Amino acid sequence: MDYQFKDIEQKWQQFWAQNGTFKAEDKSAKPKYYVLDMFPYPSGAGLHVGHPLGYIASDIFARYKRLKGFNVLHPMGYDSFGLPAEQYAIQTGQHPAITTADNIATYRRQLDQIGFSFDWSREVRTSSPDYYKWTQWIFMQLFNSWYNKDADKAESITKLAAHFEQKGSAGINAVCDEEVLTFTAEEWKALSNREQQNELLKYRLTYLRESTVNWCAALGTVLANDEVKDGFSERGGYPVEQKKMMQWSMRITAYAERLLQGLDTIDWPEPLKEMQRNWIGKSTGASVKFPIEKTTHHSSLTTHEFIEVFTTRVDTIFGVTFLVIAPEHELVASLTTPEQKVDIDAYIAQTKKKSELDRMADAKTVSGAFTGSYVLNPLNNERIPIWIADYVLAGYGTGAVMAVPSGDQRDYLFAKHFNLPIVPIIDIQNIETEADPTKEGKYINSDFMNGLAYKEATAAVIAKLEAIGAGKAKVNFRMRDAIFGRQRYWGEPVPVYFKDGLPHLIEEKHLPLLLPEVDKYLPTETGEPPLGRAEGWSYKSQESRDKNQDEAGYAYELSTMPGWAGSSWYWYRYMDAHNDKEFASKEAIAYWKDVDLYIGGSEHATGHLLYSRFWNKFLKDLDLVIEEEPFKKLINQGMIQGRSNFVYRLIDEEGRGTNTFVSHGLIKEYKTSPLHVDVNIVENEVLNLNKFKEWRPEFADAEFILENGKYICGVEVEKMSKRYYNVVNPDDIAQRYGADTLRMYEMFLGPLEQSKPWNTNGIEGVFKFLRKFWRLFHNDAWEFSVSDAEPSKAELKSLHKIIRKVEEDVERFSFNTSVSSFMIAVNELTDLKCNNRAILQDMVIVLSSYAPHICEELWTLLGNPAGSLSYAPYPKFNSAYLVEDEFAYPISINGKTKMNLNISLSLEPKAIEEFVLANADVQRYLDGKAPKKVIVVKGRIVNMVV
Ligand code: ANZ
Repeated sequence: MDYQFKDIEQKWQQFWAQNGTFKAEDKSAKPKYYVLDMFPYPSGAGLHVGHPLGYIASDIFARYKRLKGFNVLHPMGYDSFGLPAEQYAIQTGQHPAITTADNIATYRRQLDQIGFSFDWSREVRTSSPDYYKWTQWIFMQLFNSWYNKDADKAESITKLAAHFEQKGSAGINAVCDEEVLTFTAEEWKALSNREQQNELLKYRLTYLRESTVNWCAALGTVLANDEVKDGFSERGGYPVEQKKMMQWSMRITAYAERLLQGLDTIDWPEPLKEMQRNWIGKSTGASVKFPIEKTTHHSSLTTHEFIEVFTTRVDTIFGVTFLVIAPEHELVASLTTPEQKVDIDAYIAQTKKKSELDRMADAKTVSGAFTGSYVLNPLNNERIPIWIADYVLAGYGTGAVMAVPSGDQRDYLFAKHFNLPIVPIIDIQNIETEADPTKEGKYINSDFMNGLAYKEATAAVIAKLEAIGAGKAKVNFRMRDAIFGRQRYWGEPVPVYFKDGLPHLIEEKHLPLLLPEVDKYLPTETGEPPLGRAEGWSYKSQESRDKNQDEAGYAYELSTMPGWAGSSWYWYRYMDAHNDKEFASKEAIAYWKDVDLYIGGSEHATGHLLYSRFWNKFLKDLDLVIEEEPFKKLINQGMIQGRSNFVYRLIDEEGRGTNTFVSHGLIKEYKTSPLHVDVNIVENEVLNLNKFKEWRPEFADAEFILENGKYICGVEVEKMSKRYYNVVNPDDIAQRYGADTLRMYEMFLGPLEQSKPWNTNGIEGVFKFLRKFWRLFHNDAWEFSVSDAEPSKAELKSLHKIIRKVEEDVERFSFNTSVSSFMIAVNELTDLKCNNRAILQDMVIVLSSYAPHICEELWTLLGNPAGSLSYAPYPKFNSAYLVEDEFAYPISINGKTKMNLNISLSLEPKAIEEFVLANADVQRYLDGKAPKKVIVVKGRIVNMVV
């Protein structure tokens, strides 16, 4: 039979599903291997050919590892909470759960059709209650923990409270809010429960705090920094403004150093690690306290006697000529003198309009306002004016900088603009020559630094500051605590209720806290999140539950968890997906440990991949998981770009578009304007004219100016998007050529990590290759026919070349190079007319991770016992078959090479000479004459002199 991919693929997909072929074993003597894909958000648009790229690569790898004897975990699921389903719900009233279920069904059908070896028995959906129960549970553990810097790990909050009870706040070295109280054990015990709880909230790893957030009014929610691009929401492109709100936050900053150090232990792409390093943004410097000059006006300044700055250049302290604090700095109001109030207020109003990103990006325009107050330089008592300016960010460092116009470009521009003094710090230094004081010049302006190099000078200043209690060395991180809440419906409810204005966890036995039904997916009339609409949704005490009393209960938290909650631990759920006692059992975690290979897009660099590492480290601190890092190796697959096609509309004399279209090769001769055309009605750049006429009513009577009888379209690479008509649906490809061709073709497009345009021009070639492979097993009448003869040396050589090549390629994730090698191997075997069972059987195994369906079918036809070849052993490479036993000797006559002759390498010079002279072609060159001399260099050349 000819290659009937449709029947074959359907048959095997069914077989795998019915037999649970890819079910990973929970207990196995085999070594484990965990191959994970970033699970998709099931969007309404379904998959396009770009989406499966990474899934195909990971699937090849997973299948290969099974052949290599590993117990492979290769699961799939859905990150199914999120905004699009909710936006759709707002427009149509359809419950997001329904939309989500529909979309998942589409995804599942599309994924199944590509023949992935997923263990679907472990599927997870972040929006299903038996999953989000555990997301809520992890939230509760975070709420019940604080970060002990001395132990360098998270610990139970009960332990902290016990310490307070026994020893007060002394001896606690925590990552916590800035304004924590200092107290003795007695003072602690004297606090009310409410006060105590309030204090503990400042230590919890998830906590409530008023913070400046990215508020997107159009989406009705707060967005994370990585969801905002240039002041607009990443999804939808709506404007985002800065707003102060009470928010749940995650104290990810507690893990900053570990998140940084951990990067050195994992095998991830260097650019991605660098992005995380920058995001974490570790700076080593010093904090310096500048005492505030007291005037009568400052009588209100009781607690604050100084302004603290963070600087990475404490060596420049004698060049400080003004201080700049952020417009939001808490001291602004009290520092502003009555004369300066108008200026300051106007400036603050102006800053409110700018987002943080604008503020950082806008380095050129100088703006600021003087508060009217002064600080003193702690080392020389110079008076230093205090300004506010928006280039200083409230959330970074201490929100205050010591400005050194002779050392820093921004400070320099500021000083020039406002006519502030510029004091040099080193002898040759001039900001305009950009002399670098760390390398050049000598310090001036300070007796104790003169003659010192940068490092020593820095240490000397810090020592001086420490001695007078005015400063100390400090490490600062750019990373902030992560906001953990959205004012939206379709997310995990936060398992918290409020009593006396303080947050309390619900009892663990009441998990999951189910998402309640609401009448509309919109904020309430009073501006509360949609959950505020849920009727009777409040926490009832156990007592009233027991007695079935109709108590009003306590109000639940109304925001839901952000999109990254469910994806921050999902790889553990796959290890034990149906456990209703734990998020995963200890045994399952002990066996599977971590993800060996993780494949996904680089767009998650500072979101998902950072949050996941954070939660993992936290779970590790609680001894709930084993590994410090969750994803040992990570690969970012490139993007598949669209390949857009264009037609060219003829423009008439009056400049109007006509209904005539000019073929691409002729457009120089006419006046035309380009128009995107649906790539699905173009083949090899040739436009299908009939389909074009049907495509849109206005083209029904289109006319064409053709070249060689064809309409050739223009081509451009663009993002794959509906609006460019360049979206290719994998369903269409699978229908037309089959999944095996689709899989191989996606790999054939180029290196996995590279972005590349989708281009169907070569797909026929891949399809023909598979047919040619099929052909090897069949005779001219398309009957299955293989021989049991001994394989020839040439056949063995072809086979062993590909065994080794695929092994090498797959191990280094170079999937595209194997595809071309498969083609070479099949061509060689075709030339050799190979139909040898032993050869073909091994070929089937080697090819099966790329093209599993055709290989399963051939495996069965070869007479193997019923079942799948998925667990057959990968053939052993034998280098002996690759040893060349012949050599193509150049035959030269009087120094000129005339021809090459294949001669066995085992022949000795005498025998070689005889063999050469016996050759008819050689005799012709010699014209029947006997050569005067024959020189044979074994393995190199045969030279004759006539
Ligand atoms: C004096 C100085 C002199 C500085 C000099 C630089 C060069 P990193 O941590 O590497 O980004 N800075 C501190 N807090 C800031 C804030 N909230 N907003 C804006 N800028 C802030 O850089 C830290 C440096 O950035 C600090 O060192 C401070 O300026 C500024 F020749 O202090 B420097």
